[in-house]
This record gives sequence, structure tokens and C-alpha cells, in this order.
Amino acid sequence: MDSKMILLIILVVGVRMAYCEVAYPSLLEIVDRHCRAEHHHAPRLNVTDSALITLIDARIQLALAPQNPSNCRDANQLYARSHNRTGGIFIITPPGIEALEVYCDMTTDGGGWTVFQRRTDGSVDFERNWYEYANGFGNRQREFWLGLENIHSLTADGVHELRVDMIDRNGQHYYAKYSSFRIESALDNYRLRVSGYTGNATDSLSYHNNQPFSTYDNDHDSSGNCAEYWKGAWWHKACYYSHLNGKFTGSDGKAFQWWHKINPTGWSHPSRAILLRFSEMKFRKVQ
Ligand SMILES: [Ca+2]
Repeated sequence: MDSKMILLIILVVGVRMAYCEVAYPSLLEIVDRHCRAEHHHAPRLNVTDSALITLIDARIQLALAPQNPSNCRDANQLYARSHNRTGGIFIITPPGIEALEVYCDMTTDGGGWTVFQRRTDGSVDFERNWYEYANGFGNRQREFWLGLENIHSLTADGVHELRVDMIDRNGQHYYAKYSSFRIESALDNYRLRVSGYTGNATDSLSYHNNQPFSTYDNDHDSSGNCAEYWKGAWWHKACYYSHLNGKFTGSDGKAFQWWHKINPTGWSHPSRAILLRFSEMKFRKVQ
């Protein structure tokens, strides 16, 4: 709550005390009706008083009205279009970009995260083409990809940090956090810029730093066609240390994705992968 709002509330309380005990909202109406009906001896409102109360009333209505935040950091849970245990769906209006619907993680690590990838039950097919990865797909409440064009637009202005939350098939929680994250434009094939790892998952994304995005129908990796061979789009190199959009497979029919445990020499192998049943990728504006 900012200082203007506090000042308004102090003013309203003052007005209430001056004219009789009434409750907000519909301040002017209640004050007038209440004073006339029950407190004939109370001071009558003059034109100036009425105008002042109307002005305060309007300012409070404006301050309390649900307005679209410009990003998840400014979102207020009260105004979520829908919400669950960790966050909710919001319409955000970033400067210079059309309003769009996003899922904001309001609880993890201080909240304020714009989630751009979630996989949790295998209900959405992630083996998609370039157009679909550029524009997004899925359901914001369940599994989805926000779209490279949106991720680029939302991370282009200012500094953003990245957080990847993962749960493996045994229920173990992992996270990887990066102090700097952005995606270049379509002209640069949505190239990944990421650095500054901390976390408990080992750093399996820096390997992909400076790589353009690849889908099975738009190959920019340095091997054959990683997205086609490994059934999933990513910032493939030759091919990956992490592959959170990878195809859900598994002998028991349950899906998993990949995040490799990297040893100190940088060596990795799929046998060292953390097999995941849940992943969520999100960014937050730092400045
Ligand atoms: Ca290639």
C-alpha cells in the first residue's frame, strides 16, 4: 500500500468521524442517508463537503479497482482471474506489448515469477513445430508453453532472472536459478542467453547458452536434427544436457524429461539424468 492510499484512508476515517459512524463503500450516499434519517442534529453536509467526499470516494474506487499489472512482480493475488495454491492467472499489460494472459507464481522464492513452461501430467503434446513453439500452446492452469515470441518480448526490457523448478520421479525437489536470462528475437531464432547458476540441480542449462532454438522442422543445432531425433524442441547443441520439452517416455508409461547431473569435469550422459515428473520454468524482472 503506498502513501497516497494511506492518506486517503486517513481522510475517509476523518470524514466518517466528523459526520457520523458510517461504513465505506458508497460513502456519500451512506453519510447523507444515515445523517438525515437517524441523526437530525448532525451537521448537514454542505456542497464543499459533498464534493470532497465524492472525490475521495472516486479516488478509492480507482485505487481499489483491479488493474492489469505490467508484470507478475506487480500482480496482486486479489485480482487474479483464477488462482490455486502457488499462484494464478493474470492479464498483464507490459509497456509496448499487447496485453496477454500469464500464470504468475506468487509463492516460490518470494513470488512474482512469470511461468513460461510447465509439465506435470503428460496431458499436452510437446512435440510441436516451429510455429507452435513461437506462438505457444497448452493450458496455463496445467501444461503449457508460453511461446518464444512472448518470452522474447517479456525479457527484452530490463534484467530478468530465471528459475527452473523440478520434481523427480521419487518426489525429490530440485531447482536451478540463473541471475540473467533472456531470449533473442525471431530474427536470431530465439537464441538463449543465460548465466549465473545457483541451485541444487547442477547447471545443465549453461551448456545451451548462446544456442538458437530448434524444432524438428527448423534445425539450428550443431548435430543432425536433435529435436527430431530426441522428440522435443529445445536450445539444442549436440544435443543436450537438459531437455525439459522432451517426449514423455518410460517403461511404466509415465512420462519423464531430462535434466542431467553434471560432474565437475562437465561430463554428462543420459544415464546420469534426473528423471522428472514435473518441471516449471519461470522468469522474474530484477531491474
Ligand atoms: Ca543440426
